Amino acid sequence: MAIVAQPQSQQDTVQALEALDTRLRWLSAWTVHNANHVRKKRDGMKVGGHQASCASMTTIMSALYFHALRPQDKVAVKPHAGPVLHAIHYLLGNQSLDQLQRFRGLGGMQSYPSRTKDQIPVDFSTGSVGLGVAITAFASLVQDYLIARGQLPAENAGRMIALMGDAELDEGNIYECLIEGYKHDIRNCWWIVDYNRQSLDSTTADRMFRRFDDIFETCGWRVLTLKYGKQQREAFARPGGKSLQEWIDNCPNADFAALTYQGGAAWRARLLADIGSKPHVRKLLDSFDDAALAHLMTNLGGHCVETLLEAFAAADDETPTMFIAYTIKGFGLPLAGHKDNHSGMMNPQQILQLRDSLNIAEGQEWEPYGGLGDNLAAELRAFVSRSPFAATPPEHDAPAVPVPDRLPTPEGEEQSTQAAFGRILMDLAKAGDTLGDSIVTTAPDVTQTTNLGGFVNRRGLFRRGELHDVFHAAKIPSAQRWTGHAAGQHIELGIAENNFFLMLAALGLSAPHFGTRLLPVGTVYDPFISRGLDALNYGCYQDARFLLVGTPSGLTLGAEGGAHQSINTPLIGMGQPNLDYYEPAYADEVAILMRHAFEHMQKPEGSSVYLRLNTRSIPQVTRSDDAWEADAVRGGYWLRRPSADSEAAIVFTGAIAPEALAAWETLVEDLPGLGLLNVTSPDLLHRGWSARRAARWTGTKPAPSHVDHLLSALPAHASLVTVIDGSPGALSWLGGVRGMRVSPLGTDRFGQTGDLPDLYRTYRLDADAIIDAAAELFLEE
Ligand SMILES: Cc1ncc(C[n+]2csc(CCOP(=O)(O)OP(=O)(O)O)c2C)c(N)n1
Ligand SMILES: [Mg+2]
Repeated sequence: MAIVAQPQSQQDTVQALEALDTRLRWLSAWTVHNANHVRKKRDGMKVGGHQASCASMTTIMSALYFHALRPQDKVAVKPHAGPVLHAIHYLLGNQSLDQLQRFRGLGGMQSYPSRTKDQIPVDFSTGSVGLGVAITAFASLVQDYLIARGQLPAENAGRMIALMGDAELDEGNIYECLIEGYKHDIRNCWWIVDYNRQSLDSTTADRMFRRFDDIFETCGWRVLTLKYGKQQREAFARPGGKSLQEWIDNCPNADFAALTYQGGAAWRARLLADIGSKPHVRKLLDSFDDAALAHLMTNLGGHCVETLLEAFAAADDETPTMFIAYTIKGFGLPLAGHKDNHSGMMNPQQILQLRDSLNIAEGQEWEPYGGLGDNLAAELRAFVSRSPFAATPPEHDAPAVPVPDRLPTPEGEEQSTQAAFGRILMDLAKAGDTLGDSIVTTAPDVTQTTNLGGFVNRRGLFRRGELHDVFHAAKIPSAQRWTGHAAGQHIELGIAENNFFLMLAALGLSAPHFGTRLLPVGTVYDPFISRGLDALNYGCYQDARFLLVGTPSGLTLGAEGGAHQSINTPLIGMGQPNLDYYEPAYADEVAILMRHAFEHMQKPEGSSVYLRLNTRSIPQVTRSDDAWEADAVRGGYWLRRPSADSEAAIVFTGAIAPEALAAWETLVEDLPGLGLLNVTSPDLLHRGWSARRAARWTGTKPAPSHVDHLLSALPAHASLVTVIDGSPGALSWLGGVRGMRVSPLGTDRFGQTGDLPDLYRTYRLDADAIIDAAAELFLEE
């Protein structure tokens, strides 16, 4: 083979990619083997890894990464093919041996590709199947958004590619995303299905044959099915070949898998039994020995470099394309086709046999091009370094969007936090500065009811093509004037909350992906955060940056009934890493916290931010100074500072501020110096507290935590009544900070319809409940 010959012949390219396919299969298998059988174990636990899932994809990944992929393309890799991605970067010189050897160990390469933890470039983290696929559709929408705004030259558009397992096609979020993608006319998206017809537990349903084509084509996708490899196609053209093809087409998935595992003799026996009497079949089969017959029968499209290259070349336009690449799970390994091979692993004897068959000498297992001989190794290395993907630049470091020192507080003696949020956004839309221009809003069909309408009226919907507001044109009165155009800044989504969170995640990765920082603001009814929770977690896991607004929340949705009242979202906010949860009570807090969020979302050590808001208009407080502001950002401030000898405080979060204040006013007569603490972020307070506690073990400097500081205004034997329209556990822990007694109020049962006085009384959130709890705790020793 003369791989380095310039210009390269197609045949040379194919040979090089085939050789690389073998390298990837070997290195991924050895990486898993090393972690399980070579590396010393200390805990007796299974390490794991997926040799069969990797082998299923190595041809596809070889053809893609070393030939078809361009530097501007981005790929989400099937989670359990992670070792193949690392092997690719190992061949490219981007990954160290040390990392491979520490696969699944602390600080080593991760089980599944991770943007934040892996040391190789990872475009999209994957792990929870389906999400990594769907996010590529939203990334292509983000790319279109930037192109439309002139922030990315159209000629630099990349392809957003998902390499997916076929069982991922069972995930509902795939179809939610297909529908949304169709509405937005997405383009430049490739989904390549590793169609091995095996999931974790079993072989997949034969009934689905061709159904995926229908579904995807209906949604505007081109479907390219790569069923047969070139060798098979050649055999089908020979006498008897048609019968063989028909047999393959009718063979149930499970039978095909079992025969693959059994090998050449089994194939022959079965084929002879089924179609041996058909004209020319016996002769056709006789022309292959058992090994060659096994090879022929498993020469599926996804294992044939030429077939893959032809398919990639045929999709060289912007039409979203799904490739159904037929493969064998465990191809080329003794595990091939076995239904239990998902977590199956070659035993030491089997991997040594594989090593020997590849001419790799003992001790040379990690050699990137081991067993090939010096010349071939050099040629292959040169081929790899010439692949377009090798020239991929590092991820962008987008300039920050300036955030002013203050965002103006909306005027009004009575306001809700949701109204304040909408007004502040609308003011930003009017202002016309970089901050307003960088904001992108999105909502799953709740744009109006979460108060994004004002922003959208000013900035419009994002559409690649113009979209007229028919009602407006017909002069039908409506508060919403929504025209869609390329400069629009609101991405309208259907109800599916999974899509909403994936949209936020894709927008929140715009800076590293495309070099332009966007400030995504997404609104959703607070209770329906749970509908997209895995996608929210997924976005946070890869450190995408966005502002999530859950509104309305809690019992303030009383008129909507129990199914609409969020109860445990404060705990979600506290429990979700890479997401700071705040729940302001007053409009000026909303302004301070939104400003903080826009800044925090952009800081390297920052995170996404979640604001839990509501529609309850409450009297605003007058401030005598702005000393509270910094504390509000830290998570809480004394609305009424306790006196030095006070032994009690009421602690509240969010919309029940008036009840907390009323209770305080009643109680302060009997308890002079009673404190009133407004916790703007149970999340930050808790995290600061546990970080201080952990400092001794984490080796960090034990900085005093904000909650320690706040509660040090009270003696240690003081008592607290805590109250939140949500799970009481969000605040009850405060007693543990300095050993205080606590009476926690909050909702811990499903809601029901009712007005606020009824509901607050029923769920014990009204002033009387606070006073009762206080009396019991503070006064009756
Ligand atoms: C949401 C989710 N559920 C379950 C799993 C566990 N899991 C990992 S891989 C897998 C099956 C994958 O099959 P397929 O996508 O066909 O990939 P293959 O290994 O066959 O290439 C399952 C159920 C997961 N990772 N994510
Ligand atoms: Mg599969």
